[in-house]
Amino acid sequence: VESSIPEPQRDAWKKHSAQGFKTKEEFQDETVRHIETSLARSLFNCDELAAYSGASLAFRDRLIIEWNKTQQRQTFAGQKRVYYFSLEFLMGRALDNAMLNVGLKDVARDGLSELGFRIEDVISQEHDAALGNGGLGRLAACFLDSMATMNYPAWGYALRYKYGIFKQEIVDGYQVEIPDYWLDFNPWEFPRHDITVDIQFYGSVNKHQNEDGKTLSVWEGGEIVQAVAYDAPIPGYETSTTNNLRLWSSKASSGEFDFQKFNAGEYEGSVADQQRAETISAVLYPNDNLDRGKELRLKQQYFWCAASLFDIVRRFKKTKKPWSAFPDQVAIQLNDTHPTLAIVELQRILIDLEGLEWDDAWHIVVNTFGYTNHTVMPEALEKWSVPLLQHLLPRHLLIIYDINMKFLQMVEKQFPKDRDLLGRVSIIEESQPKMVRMAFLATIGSHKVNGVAELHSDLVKTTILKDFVKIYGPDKFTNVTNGITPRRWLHQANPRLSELIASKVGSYEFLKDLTLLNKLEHYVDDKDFKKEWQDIKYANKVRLAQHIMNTTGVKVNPKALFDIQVKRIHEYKRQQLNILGVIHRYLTIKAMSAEERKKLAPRVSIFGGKAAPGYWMAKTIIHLVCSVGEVVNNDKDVGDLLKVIYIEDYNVSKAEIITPASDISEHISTAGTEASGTSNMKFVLNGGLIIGTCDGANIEITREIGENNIFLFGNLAEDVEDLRHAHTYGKFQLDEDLKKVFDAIKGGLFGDAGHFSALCNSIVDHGDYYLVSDDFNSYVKTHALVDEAYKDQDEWVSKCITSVSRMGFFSSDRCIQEYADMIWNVEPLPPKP
Ligand code: CR1
Repeated sequence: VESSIPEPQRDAWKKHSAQGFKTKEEFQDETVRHIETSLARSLFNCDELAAYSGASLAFRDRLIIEWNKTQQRQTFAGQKRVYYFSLEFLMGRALDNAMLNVGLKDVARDGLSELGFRIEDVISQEHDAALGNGGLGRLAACFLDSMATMNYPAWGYALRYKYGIFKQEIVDGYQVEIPDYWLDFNPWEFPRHDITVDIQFYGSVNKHQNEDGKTLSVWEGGEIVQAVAYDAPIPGYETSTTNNLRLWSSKASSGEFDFQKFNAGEYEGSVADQQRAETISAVLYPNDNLDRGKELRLKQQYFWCAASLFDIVRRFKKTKKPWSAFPDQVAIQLNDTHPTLAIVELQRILIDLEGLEWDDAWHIVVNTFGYTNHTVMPEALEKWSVPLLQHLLPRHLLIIYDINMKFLQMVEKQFPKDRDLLGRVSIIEESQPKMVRMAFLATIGSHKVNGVAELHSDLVKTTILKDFVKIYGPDKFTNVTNGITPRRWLHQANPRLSELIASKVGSYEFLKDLTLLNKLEHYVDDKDFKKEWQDIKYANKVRLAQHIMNTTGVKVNPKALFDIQVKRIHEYKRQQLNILGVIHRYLTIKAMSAEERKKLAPRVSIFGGKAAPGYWMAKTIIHLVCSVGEVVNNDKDVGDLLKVIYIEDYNVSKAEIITPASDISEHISTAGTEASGTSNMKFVLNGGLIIGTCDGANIEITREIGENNIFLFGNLAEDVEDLRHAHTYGKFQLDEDLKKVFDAIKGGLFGDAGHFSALCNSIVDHGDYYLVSDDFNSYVKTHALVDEAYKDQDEWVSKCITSVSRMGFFSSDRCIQEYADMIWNVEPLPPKP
């Protein structure tokens, strides 16, 4: 590796090398210096935001020093790196995480306190980095934390959206979307104006002969947009390894700015070009589990994949290794099908630009990529229209056709004359217009395909990719059950519980080996321990109650049972089942005698989550929850027995307050629809029980913690098809209790019934696709069991402790270990002691 500083001067350089703070005094030096110089503030005008900024810059300096060392070490070692391609990284806040991971939170707390600031107030100044929709984006963020903590040489690649997921406000019971401009001041990113890539769009493909007389396809014309790199350091926990998340921002290529237009007075026109280029990385598409097929989205995908691959290929070429060594140096994981064009782009680079033969190139491509599927729901499976691809990426479409032809020839050889099979597995769907099926392309172009929980991986193999299992054999398909990072989701979100656990299991080592939680099981009957456990839960509930009071004005009793469902609003996740159950509870309470009411455990039903702006039914569900809350919360007759809360703008930092405060949380998707779910893991890890269907990771959670510790209900995935059939052919009787609930809504108990008619009809008249009516009875009965169980607090706490002690499996460290061993074939590179 070359160095730009000549040998004789290196000693001088090293003498002045940045060190980063270690002690409280040094931290204060750095923080105050940044406030006074980087921010041009002083003793007289330093508010909490300035304190946050100064402290963040001090920590960023420290991270960058380690980041530099890590990158150098990884380059020297020359071993294989992992590149995690994801259109979404839902990072949340960085400062608290950085403090904890480098082990200097106490230093910072004392240091800030002496300077006149409370660390909590400083931390809460930070704007969430919200470059994601839901589980898929948060999983990517957990994986970055685990890869750094486990010392894997790994980079994330994504887009630097100017606007992340919108901010949600609830106005008069309706969702309103506010743009999330998060880049005002972001101390965590490093612009790399020297790292740019020109990305081509449109144009045409022409044949040219090279010097050896070989005919090459050349992609010419069209327009060029420039990708500029922005880096964010990713610190591991208790290791100096600091990895990189590289985000690409789009701007007009310098050669593109039309000076002629400009000089001719068409200032607006030349600026418009500029803006059009910047549009590519302007905004995150706010859909979770839904494909909308918009041209700009396809542009985003190609722009990000092409820039990232250029970067990786450039890095590989510096090693001077032969192309055949590429898959020994590079593993690329595709987070769902959004980056599938990377497969085509690498093939294009190898055959068109580097002159490799098709088969040699394709061998390299397939061995480089792995594909993770995150959903089997038809509306979320990506398809791109052939005419659109033809227009935007003409060369790539031709390559896709060639990939398809060679694949189909192979299939035809293996299963001669099975024409139906060829039609079923073709990458091109013969529709009007023709469509490219991205999940098929990703499967064909990768050496491993995995689902994200056992049931889901089985469904992948028996439904959407069934034919591919027949063609490739079962070994290409595998499962890696999702996980979460215990650093953020226990240590950071629930410091007191983390501390209590550490005091019992002997150290904080469990944060790096979560299976050590099993030592807690010895304390299931320890009275003092249980008391402390309960106190912590109560304190967390008080904190959430305070947040609810501050944001909604509703007073909730922290002694009540907190029942929480926070996640994206989606019919398949069935928040409608939850609110219908709440209405049933309300009607039941209203009909109870005073005596009966005394026996009932008071409840707070808490909802939170965003609806995609164009998803009308999801917005109706939000409106129904808010309308029910309006009536119930103001019904003096009901009082504390029931409260219904909508927490607005659910995001990562809110989740850190909400998750530790649950008694029970809801994971109630129609069986077979939720690929994994990850908040289920977060809630159990924080000592809350869950009510759920036999879906996604709920099934494995049950297996780990024991079925006595979870409230399962509802129909099984294998019965869903028959039940839907019964609805379609009218062989269905609506449950009596559910009918009463609908009657109450239709009677106007929660305001204008017209607002809710489509929602009610989707269940009563239109086939009930998500089987709300089929599961309603079992859901209500299971909630009655929850009420009963909660009365025996001693037993309840035992269940919680037992559950936590058995959650070791759900660490994202375990996931990364599995990916590394089964899919990437990479080794960690720990820092020298
Ligand atoms: C799934 O719906 C899963 C996450 C992460 C989501 C959810 O159940 O936990 O992925 N899928 O694996 C998704 O966003 C596009 O698909």
